Amino acid sequence: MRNISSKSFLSLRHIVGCCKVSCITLSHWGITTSFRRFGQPASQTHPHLIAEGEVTPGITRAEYHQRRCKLVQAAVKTFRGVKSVKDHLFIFPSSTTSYMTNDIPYPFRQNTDFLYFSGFLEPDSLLLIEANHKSVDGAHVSHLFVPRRDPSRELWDGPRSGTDGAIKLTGVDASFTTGELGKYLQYYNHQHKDYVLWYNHGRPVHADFHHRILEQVMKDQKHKCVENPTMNCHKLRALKSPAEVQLMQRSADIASEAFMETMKFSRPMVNEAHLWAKMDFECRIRGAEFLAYPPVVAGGTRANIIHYITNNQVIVDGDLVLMDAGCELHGYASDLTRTWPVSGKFTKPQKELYNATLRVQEACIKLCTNQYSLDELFHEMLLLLAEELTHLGIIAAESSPEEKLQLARKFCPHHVGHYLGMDVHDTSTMSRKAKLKPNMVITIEPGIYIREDDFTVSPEYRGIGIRVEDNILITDSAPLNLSASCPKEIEEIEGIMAARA
Ligand SMILES: [Mn+2]
Repeated sequence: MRNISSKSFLSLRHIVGCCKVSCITLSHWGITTSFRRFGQPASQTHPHLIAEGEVTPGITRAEYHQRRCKLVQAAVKTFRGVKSVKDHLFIFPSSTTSYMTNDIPYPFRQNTDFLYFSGFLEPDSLLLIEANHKSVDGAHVSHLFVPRRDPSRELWDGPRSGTDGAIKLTGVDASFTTGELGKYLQYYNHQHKDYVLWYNHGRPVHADFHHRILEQVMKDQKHKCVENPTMNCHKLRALKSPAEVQLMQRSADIASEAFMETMKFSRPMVNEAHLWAKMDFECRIRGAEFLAYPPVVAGGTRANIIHYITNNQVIVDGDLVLMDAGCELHGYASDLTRTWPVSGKFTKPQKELYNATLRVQEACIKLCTNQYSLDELFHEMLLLLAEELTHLGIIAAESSPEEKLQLARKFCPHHVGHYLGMDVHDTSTMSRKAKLKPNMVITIEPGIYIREDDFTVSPEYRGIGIRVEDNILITDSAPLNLSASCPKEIEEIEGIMAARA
């Protein structure tokens, strides 16, 4: 690893390593080992979650290092700015804790880009990467700024990793307390005349850090330019490594099993809130940290409200329930939708609309190759939906092709899918016009939604809303459905419902 400028700064500082390491002993359990506590699970403290060499479950220090190298490589390669620029400084702040009300925090979720490059889970931290124009091989020096050890705070909030712990955990080159950030930036700015600052200043994720970055490096314009690192970051995140694919598969497996349990739990007059609670429970009991998003649990005609998350109504006999839910497992999201009859049996019109949706979904899954972009798949979905809806008499046979497409859009107002990964709507800066590539994961989620007051449609279909959604891994050959174990054929669903206790 080439050392760029941190050595000299390191010699100026006198804080790192002087914090007293807190140990706990398990002697009252007859275990004599003492170990260091960290601000997040580690192989020493949580061997059931983290293997030796991993920073977060399934992702090793080497893989995190590789991600930083690839980011640097991409930046050096793509930078087309001022010629005289020699150095690259990357800054990724973490999330901070948000509060519902005084002293009561929301469950903490780490900023995704920060997590992707560091694996560090504490709030109010910051990753800084230094490289220069010769770093075509990705060589860099990485620094984590982390909250300082503070026994009085740790008494309330639990242990912090501190600077020494951050290095031990993540394998970054150096670590400082967040209090030292201003001084560090000032020093860097003093030492480097022309450099590119890679920082997303348009969407700051941490107000306090943002202020210090503005103060120390953005105000005096000593550097030559500011570039947004987000696009490069998303390009990397879009292509999943083998370890990430395994985590995505496990996340989808957990959600699939939880869906089956939730189907079995449903019966006429069940409250949507109870199906939500059941899904949440079944995901967490299998190891997921939480649901990846507030789920849609919509009985009957409420399925026609695409983002229905109120989930507080009673589902009556004869109605379908549409559930759009997924979990987050060690930072990786699943996102499934299934629609099933709360009574256990589909009615004839429900069956017709359901099978039409399912045929479109399966045809779209087959097209998930490098020949198509998400937008092109969307167009294919509309063509297929138009055909199915015409066949059912919902779209008039004599309509022109343009009218049919327009009507297909009316009955399915949302897109065919989105990129999926650490975020549910993953890598948001990636265009839906880009061709799919092997190792991307996307969702395929066509739907048919017939409003109850849509008098253009024959009465038996009115009020029915259906969506079927799976998580698809693009490969060099046929696409792989990561959520294939979640039943979606009518016979399978009715079979599960028939086996209810
Ligand atoms: Mn989705």
